[in-house]
Amino acid sequence: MSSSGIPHSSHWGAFHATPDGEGLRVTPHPDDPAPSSLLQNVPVAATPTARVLRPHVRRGWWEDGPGPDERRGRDEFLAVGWDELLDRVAADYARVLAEHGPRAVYAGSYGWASAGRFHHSQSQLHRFSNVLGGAVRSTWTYSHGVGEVLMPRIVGSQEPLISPTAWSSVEAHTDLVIAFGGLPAKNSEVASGGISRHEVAGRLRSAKARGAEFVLVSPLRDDLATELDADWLDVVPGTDTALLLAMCHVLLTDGTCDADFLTTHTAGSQEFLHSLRGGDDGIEKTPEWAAEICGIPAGRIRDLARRAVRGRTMVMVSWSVARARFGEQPLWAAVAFAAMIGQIGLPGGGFGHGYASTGGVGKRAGSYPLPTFPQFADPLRVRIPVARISDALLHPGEPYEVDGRHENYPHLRIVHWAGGNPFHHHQDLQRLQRAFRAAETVIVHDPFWTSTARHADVVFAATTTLERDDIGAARYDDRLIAMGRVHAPLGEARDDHAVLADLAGRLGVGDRFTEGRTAQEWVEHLYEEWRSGPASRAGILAPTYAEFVAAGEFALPAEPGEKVMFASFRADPETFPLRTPSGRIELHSSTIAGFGYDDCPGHPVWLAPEEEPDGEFPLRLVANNPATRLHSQLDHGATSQAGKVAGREPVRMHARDAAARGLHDGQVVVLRSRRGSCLGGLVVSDAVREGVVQMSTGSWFDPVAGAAAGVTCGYGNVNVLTRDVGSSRLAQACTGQHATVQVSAFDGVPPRVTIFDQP
Ligand code: PGD
Repeated sequence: MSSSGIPHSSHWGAFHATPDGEGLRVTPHPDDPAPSSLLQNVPVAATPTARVLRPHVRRGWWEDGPGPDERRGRDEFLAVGWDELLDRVAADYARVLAEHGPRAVYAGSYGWASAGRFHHSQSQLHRFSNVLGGAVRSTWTYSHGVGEVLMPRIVGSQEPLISPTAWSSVEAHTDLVIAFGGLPAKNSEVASGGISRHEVAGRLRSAKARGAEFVLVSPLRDDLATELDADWLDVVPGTDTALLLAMCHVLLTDGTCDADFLTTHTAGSQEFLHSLRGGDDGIEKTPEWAAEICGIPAGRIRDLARRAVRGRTMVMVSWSVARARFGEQPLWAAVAFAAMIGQIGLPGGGFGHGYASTGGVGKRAGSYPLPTFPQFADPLRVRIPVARISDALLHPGEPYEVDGRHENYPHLRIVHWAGGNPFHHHQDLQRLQRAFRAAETVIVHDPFWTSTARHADVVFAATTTLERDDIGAARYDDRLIAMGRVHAPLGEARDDHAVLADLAGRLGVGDRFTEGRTAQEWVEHLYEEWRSGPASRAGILAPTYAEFVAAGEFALPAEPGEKVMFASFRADPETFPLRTPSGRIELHSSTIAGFGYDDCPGHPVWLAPEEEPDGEFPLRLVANNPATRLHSQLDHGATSQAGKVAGREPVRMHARDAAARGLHDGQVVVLRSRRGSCLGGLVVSDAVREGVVQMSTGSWFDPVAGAAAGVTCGYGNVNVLTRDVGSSRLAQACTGQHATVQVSAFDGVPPRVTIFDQP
């Protein structure tokens, strides 16, 4: 340990940890210009609070055996020994594989897990299932599932959401940033795999100092930093498509759209422009038409479209804007608007999807290889769209459509999850409870008694990153961190690798899984293999593992040049076509049109969400990602707890909406939707559009406190309110951002939150 502590890393930043008396002191990496406040959630992980300290099993499963069970999520847990539990789990795996084959096992195991290239839960679980003959997995993400499917169809790759034009290019060249969904600092603090320097806020500040202007399109004013002095268009949630189509209409009728660019670089512009004129439905997509839908006055829509063609404009759409019903449409409409401006492929111009949705997007091109844990190939190759997990468990064998394909859900009997928390991240949690009860065996590895662990049959006590050595590295970051073990595992917790190695051994594939290495030997092996192989070939002169550990980190060389997305395509579309059927940006896609989906036709259209506010549920809910923790991780940590209001997840509401309901700041309220209800702590705020309430994800689902209060969740998990439906038949992606709700006062004494207690 150096004088500053043990080097370590997390998805929200690199840091040093120092065991300090009873606790743990966490200090940010010295080179981080804007460290995340989430670091102060870390010390709680080193305490027994909410930790799974021993392996546990649900009594009903242990005594009565596997099978669908209504007691799952309500039953008692028994602490048992590792060996006896692993024996029983191995026997059940063997039964299911022998009787039903690998198509009966779900090891999709979606989730952010933790930083570190070796002890990454999903990588470990996927390698385990691959050596066993495969398992059903998930495809795409909750973060940007719409973009993952739509972008390859219309621009030939996922580049706009993974590595768009670099921030440095925006900083130097953009005159106008139009940010649909904003550029919230809270999201840019986080980057999968870890980030050692948080740069987004500084880049934005320096663009502003150069003279760049910002327009924020969001129902929430704080989706963009106040210091950027943005014009705020407080759009009605879920209506950005109407706004964008009207902006396209303005360029068309003004004659300011770049007709040459449309001819040389796009396909299907005629169909799209025809639809703007009302060719599809007889409705001209004028600003007056859009104003009625999106709540932004027609004059402001017209002004914004005209500003966009005056200088260099970057159209940014956050991942969250697409995380909604018909989420394909705002994204596709934004691409169409940027194409009409004609600056795609120029420095600081065009569009990007997900700037500041994590700190990594636009940071580095990620061209260097990283140490990587090999997972083997998946022999089964059966995937379900990640957010269709409840559908799959509740409707085995039934057909569904996705991205032009007709598929059938497999019959899943074992659900095996490591490094994710579906009882935080999935929509309509009461439906997810019914889905989990339909499985025969649910196995969860987690360091904490999350609600997912409480809905399992088998709970494997996992270590946290603080309890193991690893290599911290991420595609977006510019250094490797020698993550050091900070303290011994609490209780009987074991690394996911060790548990899966023991299970693999019992199933006869132990040697293939471990290749004879311990976890520590693997970490060193991954590093050395990278150093002498891919790193060396890429011209990176990395130190030996021992030197790396002694130094605590290794800085990767700077990547050459400033990335401008689609620059070569712009310069010469014949030589560098996009990987679309036309080789061009598809404003109308014959392929998508050919699927015949009324929920995602062949070009961007306005589709009104099916669930509109009404007398019973008059408010629009924005269920966004939280500012005080990463998703649900370390919700019991200091930063997360400091953000609670009356001990619940904050719910923000405009003063006029609060007054209309007789509600006041700081009181406990009940939110209800057609799916369920939860408590929250009210914050009256003019940063929220009237008619909208905002509540973040990630408070742990507490049905016990909920039962005491006569609601579904007594603590404030917003996903009891959201709707479990795909974006469309194209992407079938998560739609958790929006719902309609009512909010009222909670009468009586709020129940004690029980979710951090030992079960
Ligand atoms: P996390 O809370 O990060 O949420 O959902 P995700 O499931 O990723 O869960 C990670 C889990 O991994 C935690 O329980 C943590 O304790 C565990 N873990 C950490 N380290 C280890 C380890 O080493 N071993 C093991 N076994 N476990 C470990 C996030 C998902 O939520 C995402 S990405 C998005 S973008 C979605 N966003 C929304 C949204 O905008 N709106 C709604 N309504 N819902 C959403 N859900 C989605």
